[in-house]
Amino acid sequence: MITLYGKAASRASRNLWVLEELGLEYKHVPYDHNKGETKNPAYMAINPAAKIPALTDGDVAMTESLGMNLYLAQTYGAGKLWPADALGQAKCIQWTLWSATELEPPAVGRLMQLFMTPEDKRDMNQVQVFAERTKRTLDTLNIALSKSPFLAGNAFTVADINVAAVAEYLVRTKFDLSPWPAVQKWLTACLERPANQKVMQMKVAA
Ligand SMILES: N[C@@H](CCC(=O)N[C@@H](CS)C(=O)NCC(=O)O)C(=O)O
Repeated sequence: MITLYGKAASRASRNLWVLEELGLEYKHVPYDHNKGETKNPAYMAINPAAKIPALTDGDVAMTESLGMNLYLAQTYGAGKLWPADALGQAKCIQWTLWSATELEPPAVGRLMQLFMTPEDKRDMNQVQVFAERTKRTLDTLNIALSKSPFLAGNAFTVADINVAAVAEYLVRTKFDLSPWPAVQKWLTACLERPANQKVMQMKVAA
């Protein structure tokens, strides 16, 4: 049995999206790091960093939300979220790394400043720096999506989830995506998928 740790309104939403997309059976333990729920020894044996999300699957323990999605797609998503060919698989890894290293730092940095920093402590110069970095990543993404309907080729895969789940921060913070039409079209279609819509409901309900 797969167990996913982490409340829906956290990076665990990325994993819920994959679990729902694949129709897998799983147990959800909605730990909240802000309530100290990740500091218990049993959980820290799974994730010594005491962060969410984490996942167990029998003897397997995984951390890092985007890596967890690669595990789920590779293990349970053959022909669905995990491509059959080596190039498609490499593309899934490429875009996952890109998401973690290029897109997430400025997108999360901006979100933290705008949504989690009190107005009197907010650094609008930082917000601008993050916005400029984000624009460069969107240029890259727009070029890729102008050549191919999905990031790993002609089919929706875990690559799309691992990038779209991070790009969703831009939607949430009302970043104007209209200068990147291919990104806007692709992102809207990804976020509208029933599996993601279900996760959005879980976030609201939590
Ligand atoms: N790179 C990690 C980041 C995990 C992370 O920072 N999670 C946040 C919640 S979304 C957390 O647990 N923060 C608590 C802390 O930083 O101590 C991942 O993608 O899983």
